[in-house]
Amino acid sequence: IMAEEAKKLAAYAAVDNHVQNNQVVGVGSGSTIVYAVDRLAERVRLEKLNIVCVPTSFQARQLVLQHGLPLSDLDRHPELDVAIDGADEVDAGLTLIKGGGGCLTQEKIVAACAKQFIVIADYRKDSAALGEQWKKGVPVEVIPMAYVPVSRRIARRFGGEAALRMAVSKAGPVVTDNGNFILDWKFEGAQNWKEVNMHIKMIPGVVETGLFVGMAERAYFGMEDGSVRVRD
Ligand code: DER
Repeated sequence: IMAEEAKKLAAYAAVDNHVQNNQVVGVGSGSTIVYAVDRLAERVRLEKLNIVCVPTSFQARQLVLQHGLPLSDLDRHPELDVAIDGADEVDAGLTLIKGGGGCLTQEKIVAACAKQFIVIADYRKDSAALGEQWKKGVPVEVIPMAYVPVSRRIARRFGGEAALRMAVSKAGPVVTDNGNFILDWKFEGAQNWKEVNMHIKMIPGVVETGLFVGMAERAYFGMEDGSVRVRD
């Protein structure tokens, strides 16, 4: 089956297995989550589910509003029952690269506020080690005035290179929902992701990294043969 169908399989499995009545649900960003929101709306209608949704981006907020789902936020619900989100790549230890869609910071905040963080992805994201399939590097959200020194320091300390993400439908760099820039760090070779995440996060000017280490409870992968693979 095609990747889009595989995304839908993973999304439906996650929503059906992890969302119950009277829950606060974190809604991720990207293309896979669209299927999850479709299923959430369908279940609300069919089962009269009472849930509220906390979005992780302007995109997620629009999805929630367009589906008529109850919108909430971390002011009202600082603790969520479950957060569901996509990933750019998932390794054997459930370490994720996220941020391909530029929404990593609010995604990581919401994921951290949830009792359970569930990842949904198609088979192209299912790797043994990070970098096997995802070749665009680790996104790092940075304060605009600091992107050059931060980029240089990452390259100097960890190798590879960290390039400023340029926009396609707008002149100049991508500006995140938080008003920041993104560096895509094209790393070389295997890393100790827990260490690398901590060190990059400590660099003055870094807002957040797209490395989600030890956060995901479970990942659902829609597979090419139409099955769903679960990784805990
Ligand atoms: O940008 C993001 O963090 C997205 O969640 C990304 O990791 C997954 O996007 P996709 O579902 O479109 O592949």
